[in-house]
Amino acid sequence: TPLHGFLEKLPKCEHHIHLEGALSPSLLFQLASRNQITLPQDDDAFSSHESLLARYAQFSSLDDFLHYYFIGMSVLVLEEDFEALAWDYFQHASADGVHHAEVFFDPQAHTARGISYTTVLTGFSAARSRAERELGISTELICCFLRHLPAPECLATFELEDVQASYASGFIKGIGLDSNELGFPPHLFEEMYQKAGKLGLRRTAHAGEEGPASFIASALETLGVERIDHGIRLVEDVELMRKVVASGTMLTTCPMSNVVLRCVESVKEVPIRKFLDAGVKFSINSDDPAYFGGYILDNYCAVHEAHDLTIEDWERICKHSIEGSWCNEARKNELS
Ligand code: ES4
Ligand code: ZN
Repeated sequence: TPLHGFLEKLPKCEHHIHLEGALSPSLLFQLASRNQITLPQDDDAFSSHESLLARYAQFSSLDDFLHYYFIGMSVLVLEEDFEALAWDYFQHASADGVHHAEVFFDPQAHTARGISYTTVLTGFSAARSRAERELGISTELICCFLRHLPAPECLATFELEDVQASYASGFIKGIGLDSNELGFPPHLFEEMYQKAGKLGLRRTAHAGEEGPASFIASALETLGVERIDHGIRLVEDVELMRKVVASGTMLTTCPMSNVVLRCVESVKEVPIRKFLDAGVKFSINSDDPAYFGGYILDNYCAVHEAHDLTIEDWERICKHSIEGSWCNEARKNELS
């Protein structure tokens, strides 16, 4: 890309990255061996780094990806494993020009395996401190709930003593909703989101990735979210798009993810130009960088190649990424 140097230097904010999705095949195999975790022996994909990466290049849907995502994270056991995972991501992000990162994690995917929430949080917190200290990047944690699980189970996790303690102590900035979208509409999680709002937590949810635009409307109306993760199907409802513009809601788009999971055929089909023309705020993000073939700069470059943006377009995207961040005003000023 002719603007590669420019895109690299742009001060970026990332708002849509699942730390468990930053698990590289090399860290996966290393931790599997150290923690004596047996990977599926009936799936040839796990026979080598190369075959695993080759399988990742052939995902057929979000559901197909999630199968590998949940197996992959089964190698994370000790506090230091979670620290290594997050530190690996923060180093990549910093090298790509990220100055501020708000990262998702899936506590239920770990507590369901007998790993305590405190183990997960302590590991991630250590990596955050190190990133702030050694890389100078600011970070926030967003606690995501798995929508394919029954809503009462999500609520029970939300209300666990150590989870509530992490909200009260300011370790967690907000909550999100991820995993399989189709069949699991936002309104099922209304009670949990209402409680989160009362605790002063920021709220976002994946919507309009594989699911219809009506899920975006329902996330805004029933969950009170301030951001929408993905949201590419917003273009299917022009009236709703006007409402999103009026409210200033930011979408956290993930172009390479959308292509790899076959939500769109190519990055050209991600409605970047429509969003820019309509005044929809969005940031550009990596989602699950170790699974989708690229970190944030690769996503910026892919968008540039597909949509041929101007320097002014990029400056606007970066401005919106700062405005849509959940850091304090002082930090926003430093980022500007
Ligand atoms: C995810 Cl791409 C995507 N969509 C929904 N949930 C997820 N969890 C991790 N990556
Ligand atoms: Zn996601």
